[in-house]
Amino acid sequence: MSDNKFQGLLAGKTGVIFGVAHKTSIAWGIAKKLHDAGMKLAFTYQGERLLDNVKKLVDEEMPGSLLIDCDVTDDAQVEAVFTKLDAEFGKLHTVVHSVAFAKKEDLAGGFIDTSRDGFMLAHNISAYSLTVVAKYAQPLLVKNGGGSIITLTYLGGERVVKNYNVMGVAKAALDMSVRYLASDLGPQNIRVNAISAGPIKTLAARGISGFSDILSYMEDHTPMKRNVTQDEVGGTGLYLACDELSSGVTGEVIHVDAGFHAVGF
Ligand code: NAD
Ligand code: IMJ
Repeated sequence: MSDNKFQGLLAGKTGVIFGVAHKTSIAWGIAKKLHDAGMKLAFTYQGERLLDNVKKLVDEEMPGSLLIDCDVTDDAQVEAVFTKLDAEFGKLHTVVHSVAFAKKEDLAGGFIDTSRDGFMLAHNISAYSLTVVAKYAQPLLVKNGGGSIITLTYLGGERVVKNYNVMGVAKAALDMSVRYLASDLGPQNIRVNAISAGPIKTLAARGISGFSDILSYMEDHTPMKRNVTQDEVGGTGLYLACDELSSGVTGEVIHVDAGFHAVGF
């Protein structure tokens, strides 16, 4: 790439990305930045249904990257990812966790109507999975002398956002997991941070009714009077992955939202 300002910044480093489903995925935006900076990457995908899509993307832009099947609700599958990475890479520097799911019916109407099942499902996939990923990543990150774990969160875990409902409660648990994990893993030079992205039209956003209205609301109400891009979130991912740039940063939630989190009425 001719205009690659960060070439070589992550040369010799390895990383694994959970959560690419499509070229619009936030995880793919981060992967592109890490790849351009020279990191060798592996991708997990959620079952055969997504393999074709992810394989096509990776073959076009990052041939040679590893692809590993992993449903994050299954401990054995998460463990197997890191066993494979140990065999293939021998060590690991960066883990990107960009995974969330709730039942569609729980992302509309009142939070008060959330079922026990829906609550557990959203928390299992969207919050607990970071902890199990961190647990199995830890030995490989330690072999590397430390590393960086990055997750994706949303403002709806700090403030009430219409229809975000159980996902907001799960994001609050995720944000707090970031702090506890940062505390557990800090002594091993492993940093754990979250990027709180503003609304971006991905697959996870497409299912939401009125998402276009949310995007245009942002254009009027963010300090920067615009939305953020996949590329901008990718840039913050690169910063958090790079020890030279963010070595003192852990337990942090960085808002990449054109400043929306900072404004009130
Ligand atoms: P996306 O649909 O591209 O990514 C979501 C990913 O979660 C998919 O790759 C999907 O396969 C994966 N996933 C769901 N259940 C899984 C399971 N059981 N096992 C393994 N993987 C599973 O959408 P996205 O918007 O890129 O979402 C990525 C992250 O960004 C999520 O945590 C989301 O909450 C967060 N986020 C999104 C926005 C936005 O507006 N798009 C804003 C802030 C934060
Ligand atoms: C999602 C729902 C309601 C409001 C929302 C969102 N706003 C934003 C999102 C304002 C920005 C997107 N977001 C931050 C997410 O984390 C989305 C997670 C998600 C999306 C779906 C859609 C399809 C489905 N289940 C989902 N689970 C989680 O069936």
